[in-house]
Amino acid sequence: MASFVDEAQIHVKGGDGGAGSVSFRREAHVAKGGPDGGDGGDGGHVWLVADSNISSLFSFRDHPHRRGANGTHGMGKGRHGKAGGDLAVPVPPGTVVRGPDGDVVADLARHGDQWMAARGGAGGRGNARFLSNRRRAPAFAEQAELGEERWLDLELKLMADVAIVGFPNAGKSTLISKVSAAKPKIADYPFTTLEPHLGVVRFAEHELVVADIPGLIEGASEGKGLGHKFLRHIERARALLVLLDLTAPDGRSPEEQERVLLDELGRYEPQLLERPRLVVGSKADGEDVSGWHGQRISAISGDGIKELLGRLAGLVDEARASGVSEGRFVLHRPEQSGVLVLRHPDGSWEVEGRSALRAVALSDLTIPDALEYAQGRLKRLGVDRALQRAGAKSGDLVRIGSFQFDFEADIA
Ligand SMILES: Nc1nc2c(ncn2[C@@H]2O[C@H](COP(=O)(O)OP(=O)(O)OP(=O)(O)O)[C@@H](O)[C@H]2O)c(=O)[nH]1
Ligand SMILES: [Mg+2]
Repeated sequence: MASFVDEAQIHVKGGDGGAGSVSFRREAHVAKGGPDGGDGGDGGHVWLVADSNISSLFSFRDHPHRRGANGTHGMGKGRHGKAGGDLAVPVPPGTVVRGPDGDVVADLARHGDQWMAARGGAGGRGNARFLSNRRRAPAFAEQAELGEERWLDLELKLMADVAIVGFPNAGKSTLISKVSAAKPKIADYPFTTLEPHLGVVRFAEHELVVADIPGLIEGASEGKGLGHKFLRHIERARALLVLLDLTAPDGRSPEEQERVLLDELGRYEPQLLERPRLVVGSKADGEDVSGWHGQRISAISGDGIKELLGRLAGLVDEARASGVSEGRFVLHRPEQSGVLVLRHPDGSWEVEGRSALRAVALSDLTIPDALEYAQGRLKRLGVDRALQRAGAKSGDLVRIGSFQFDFEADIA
């Protein structure tokens, strides 16, 4: 069985585009016919897609690489290359994606949410596209763009309707095993449950996703016990079920347990205290149960369980209606399209930006025609203006990708 993994790194790479082709029609009585080089196909994108059939990040642990398919090259006779297919990578709903700087770049909260993790490279245009009145025989084509690639950090925050919170050994796993098909380990010692379990509880016409969270202890918010690692799974629950052990282990009264648990939740995330919650005493069938005046249940005898589920369903319905914990956001990193001019310490200049890189990605820039085309396009993109404004002077070296040229300031 796949074990629960709630942190992983993933390396995504979009497929590379195919290169445009340089080709000329062969005609019986013409030495060189018109250009007929086809375009390269686009590389496939890599998408992360929240899929409720997936419950952990386990599959990335030993195999972190995912890539889109490459586009194929264009060919003569106007034949275009094939686009590489997109790759959809399923992740569990509740997956938060962070970029290299630690910023959240996407939050795939619900089934079906998707985010483009790596853009595939655009295919290059074939020489047939560069035909113009002045350029009758373009001997160059656009090169392929490489697919984007990067490492991403994935973190899973479970999406549950109800999180069961309690001290270790309070009977959380026993309860979830009674009301759902989940089968967590149950034993008479603390920290039996080491990873969260989700169970689906069907009650009347309701369906609730309930999370059994490992036990919390005093100091959990500072990392004691299983601490932070699992508190984050409580963060997104719509409602909390606080389970107090009525058999008062270690002489800790139910009231004392409630105080400590709420204190830890509040220290971890103050908003958790505003989450709708039910506080219930467990093991009501046990010996020496202390005088607790709130609702009591026994997962073993079944006492109070139906009533509990009814109240939970009501609480969740209310929370759903008011949109509690729907703070979902799916971010899309804006595409880098503008041009950026950087000055190096040695006085040379560097131009960055996807469109500028595309403008010089031609198969043969030594061809005067190709160079003229590239320069015209850079000019239209505003690269000359940007350089001039940044203080570039005639004769300064400018680099765009692997292309270099000497800047020539316009004489105004
Ligand atoms: N008498 C009685 N015992 C119970 C009841 N519910 C659970 N227990 C017992 O309490 C012990 C702990 O139960 P678990 O369900 O493993 O407790 P837990 O809260 O999941 O514990 P951790 O996973 O360690 O946090 C087991 O021996 C259970 O049989 C109950 O309703 N009545
Ligand atoms: Mg347990």
